[in-house]
Amino acid sequence: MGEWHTTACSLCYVNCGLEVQLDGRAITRVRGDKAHPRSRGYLCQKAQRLTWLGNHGDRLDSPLRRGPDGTYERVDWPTALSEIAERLTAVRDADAAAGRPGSFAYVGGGGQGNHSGGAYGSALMRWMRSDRVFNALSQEKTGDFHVNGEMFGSESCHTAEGVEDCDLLLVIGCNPWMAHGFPNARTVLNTLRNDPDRRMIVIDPRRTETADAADLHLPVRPGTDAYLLAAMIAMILERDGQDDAFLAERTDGFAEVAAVFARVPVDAFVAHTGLGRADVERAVDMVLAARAMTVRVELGVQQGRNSTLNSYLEKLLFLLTGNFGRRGTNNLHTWLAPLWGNSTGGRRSEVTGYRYIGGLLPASTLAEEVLSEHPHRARVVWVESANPANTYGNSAEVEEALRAAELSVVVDVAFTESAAQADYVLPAAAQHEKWEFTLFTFEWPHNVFHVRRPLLDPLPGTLVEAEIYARLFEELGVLPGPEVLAELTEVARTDRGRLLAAAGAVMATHPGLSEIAPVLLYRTLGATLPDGAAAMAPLWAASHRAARTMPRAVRRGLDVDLDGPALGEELFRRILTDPSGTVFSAHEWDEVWELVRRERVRLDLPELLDWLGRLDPAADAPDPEYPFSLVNGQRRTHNANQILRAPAWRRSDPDGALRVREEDLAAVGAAAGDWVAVVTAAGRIVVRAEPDERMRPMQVSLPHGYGMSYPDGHGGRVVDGPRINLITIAADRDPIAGTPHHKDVKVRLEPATADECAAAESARARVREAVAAGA
Ligand SMILES: Nc1nc2c(c(=O)[nH]1)N[C@H]1C(S)=C(S)[C@@H](COP(=O)(O)OP(=O)(O)OC[C@H]3O[C@@H](n4cnc5c(=O)[nH]c(N)nc54)[C@H](O)[C@@H]3O)O[C@H]1N2
Ligand SMILES: Nc1nc2c(c(=O)[nH]1)N[C@H]1C(S)=C(S)[C@@H](COP(=O)(O)OP(=O)(O)OC[C@H]3O[C@@H](n4cnc5c(=O)[nH]c(N)nc54)[C@H](O)[C@@H]3O)O[C@H]1N2
Ligand code: SF4
Ligand SMILES: [Mo]
Repeated sequence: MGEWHTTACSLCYVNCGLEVQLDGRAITRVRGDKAHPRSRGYLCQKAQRLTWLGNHGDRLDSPLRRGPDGTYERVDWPTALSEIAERLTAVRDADAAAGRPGSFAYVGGGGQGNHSGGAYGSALMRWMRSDRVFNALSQEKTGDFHVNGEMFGSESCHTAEGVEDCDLLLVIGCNPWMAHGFPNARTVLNTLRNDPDRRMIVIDPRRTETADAADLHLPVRPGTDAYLLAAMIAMILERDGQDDAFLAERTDGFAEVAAVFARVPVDAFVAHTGLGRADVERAVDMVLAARAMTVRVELGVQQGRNSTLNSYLEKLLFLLTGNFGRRGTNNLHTWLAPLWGNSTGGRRSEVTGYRYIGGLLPASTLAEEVLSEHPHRARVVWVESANPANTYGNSAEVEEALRAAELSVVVDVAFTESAAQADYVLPAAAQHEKWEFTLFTFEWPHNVFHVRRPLLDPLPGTLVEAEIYARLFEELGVLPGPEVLAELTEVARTDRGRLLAAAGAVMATHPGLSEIAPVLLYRTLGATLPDGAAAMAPLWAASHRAARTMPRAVRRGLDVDLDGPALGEELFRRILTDPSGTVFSAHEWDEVWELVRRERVRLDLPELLDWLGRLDPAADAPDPEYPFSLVNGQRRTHNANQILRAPAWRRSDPDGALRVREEDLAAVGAAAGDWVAVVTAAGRIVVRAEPDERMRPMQVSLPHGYGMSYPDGHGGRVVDGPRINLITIAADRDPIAGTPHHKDVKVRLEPATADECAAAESARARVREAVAAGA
C-alpha cells in the first residue's frame, strides 16, 4: 500500500478534504479525509478519478506566442515576459498620456479550488491603474451581492445556510444532489428525507434528484420564480405570518414592504407560475410551521429571469419570517479574506453603464467593454484561471474581443478556447503541483480554511502564478533591487513583527510598490516560509487582519489564549501546518449581528420594490419562434465547469446530451439518440438528444462543462460535446447585475441536417478514439 497524502478536491467549490495515493505523476486512489473539519470524509463520484486533473494530454509546458497567421510558437519565459512587459508598459503609458482610466481588464483570477493567483493578478491590475474585474461570480452571484449590500450594509456580507440543523429546507433553483453547493450534500439530503420531523420543499421546473427527496416539489414554469416568491410572501403577510418581534428588534422598512405586497395579485401571479394554488398554500403552511427554515438558492434563480429581484424576494422570505441569526436558519459567515469586495457607492462602467457590484463588472459585458468604440474601452484582456471563450455569454463575441484587444494574455494549465485566441499563453503549474487554497469558505458559526500542500513538483516548463507575476514585475521594473529585497527578507526571517514598518519605508521610496504588496510579500516573507510555501505569503496579512477584527472568534477557533499580533502569527502558523484545514473562526449563533454592517437590516429597497410592482404576467408571453426553455448549463454526474478537459474522465454522458421529454422530441420530428439542432438568434449547435421524463414539458437541458477541444492523437484537435455559449445572447441579462439568463434560454429544436449529423458523428468517433488511446 502506498502512502496517503492529504489534499482537497477542486472540482466544485465545496472543496472536500481528500486523501490520495500517487504513482509517479498519477493519482491512483482517492478517499475522503475524515480529519477535514467540514467534509469529514465525504466525497462524491466526481473526485474519484481526480487523476485527470493536471495529468492529461492537453497540458501546456511552455509559454506560447501567437504569430500573425494565428499559429503558436513556443518561446522561453524571459522572452514571453519581457515582450508582455513592454506591451503592458506601452498601454499604461498611453492611458496616462490620454488621461483615461486604466484600460486593463482582469478576467477570472481563480477557479473552484485555486485562489492564490488572484492576489498577484489583482496587483498587476492595480499597477495598470485599473479596477475592471470580470469573473464567474459576476455571471451568477452579483445580484445576490447587490441585495446583501443594500440589506446588510456591505456586498461582502454573504449568507450561510443552516442545512444541517434546519427543520425546513427550502430549495429554490438548485440541485444539490448533483451540484452540491453545500458540504456533504447527499448525506444532508438523505438525512432530511429520512427524518419525519424535518421537511424539504423544492422549487424547480424539473423533478430533480433533489426533488425526489422532498416533501413537496413545486414544478414552477421556468422564469416565474419572482411571481411565485412574491405570491408566497403576500400570502404569509395576509395571514399575519411575519415575525413581528424580530422585525421590530432587528429591521427597518417593514411597513413599506408590506404596503407593496398588499397589492400583489396573488391569484394571477400563482396562475402564471403554472402551479395550483393549493400546492402554493401548502408550501406557505410549511414555511409558517417551521421552527427553523433555511433557504438554499442557486443558478436556477440567479441565472434566471428577474435574477436580482429573486435574490431580494428569497431574502425577504426568510427575514420576514424571522428565519435569520439562529441555528438552522440563514446567517452570514466570516472570511479569512473576502473573495469579493464592496462597491455600494454605485460606481459604473463608463463603457457599458453597468454598475460595479462586489468590485466586479458583469462577465456578460466583457466583450462589449473591449469591442466598444468608447475612448475608455478595455484594451488589455488578461485571463487567469478562467475560460471565458467557453463560459461567458456568446462565445463568438468573446473570441472576437480577445482578438481585438491590443494585448491578450491567458494564464492557464491547458490550451483552452480562450488561450487559442490570445497573443500570449503562459503555462501555470496545476493545482496539485503547488501550495493552494480556496476562499469559498461559506460556513457559520464555525468557518474552515484549508491550505493544501503540493503533491507533485510543477510540470517542467510551468511556473506557479506567484512566480509568473513576480518575474513579470521584475521585467516591469517595479520591484526594488536585490539588496533591498534581501534586507526585507532578513527582517521577515528574524523579526517579522517589524516587517510591515520596514516594507512601508521601502514603499515610500518606490512608486507603484504599494499597489503590488502581495508580490513584495512573496519575494521577501515568502522566501522565509518552510517547504516552499512562498506563494502563501499574502495569507500572513490576511491572518493578522482576521485576528485583529474578530479576535474572540479566532481564539475560540484555534483554541488558544493569545492576543494581538501573537494571535495573527498563530493563525498563520496553523493554516500553513494543519494538513486537513483549520477552524479559523468560531462564533455563537447570535454573534452573527457583529457581521451585519449596519445597525439593523434594511428591508425596503425602493429599486427592487419598484421592479416587483412592474411584474406583469401578460408581458411575459412565450415566443412562438423559440418555444422551448433551455437550461443551458445543467450540473450532472460528470461535468465540472471547464476544469477537466480529458474526455476520459467522464464515466457517464459522453456526448453531453440534450435532455428532453420524449413527446417534445417527437413533436419536432426527432427521436431518442438523434442529433438535433438547438437554435437561438445567436447561433445553432448540434447535440445528441436523450429522453428525460424529469424535465418539465417544453423545458430542455444541456450540460455545463463540455465543448472543450482536445488533442485527437493525430496532431489535430477535436471538440468534445456541446459548446453551449455559442447560442447564448450576452445582452439577455439582468438589468441590475448583468447576470445572464442561462437557466431560461429561449430556443427552437430542429432535426439536424445530414451534413450536421455526419460532422457530429465524426467528432464523436475521434473523441472516443482518443479516449480508447488513453487520452
Ligand atoms: N456536477 C457538477 N457540480 C457542480 C458544477 C459542475 O459543473 N458540475 N459546478 C459548480 C458551480 S460553479 C455552481 S455555480 C453550482 C451550480 O449549482 P446549481 O445551481 O444547483 O446547478 P444547475 O444545474 O446549473 O441549476 C440548478 C437548477 O435550476 C433549475 N432551473 C432552471 N430554470 C429554473 C427556473 O426558472 N426556476 C427554478 N426555480 N429553477 C430553475 C434547473 O432545473 C436545475 O435543476 O454547481 C457547482 N457544482
Ligand atoms: N451557459 C452557461 N455558462 C456558464 C454557466 C452555466 O451554467 N451556463 N455557469 C457559469 C458558472 S456558475 C461558472 S462558476 C463559470 C465557470 O467558468 P470559468 O470562470 O471560466 O471557470 P472554469 O470553467 O472553472 O475554468 C477554469 C479554468 O482554469 C484552468 N485552471 C485549472 N487549474 C488552474 C490553475 O491552477 N491555474 C490556472 N492559471 N488555471 C487553472 C482550467 O484549465 C480552466 O481553463 O461558468 C459560467 N458559465
Ligand atoms: S462535492 Fe465537490 S469538492 Fe466534494 S468531492 Fe464532489 S466535486 Fe469534489
Ligand atoms: Mo459557479
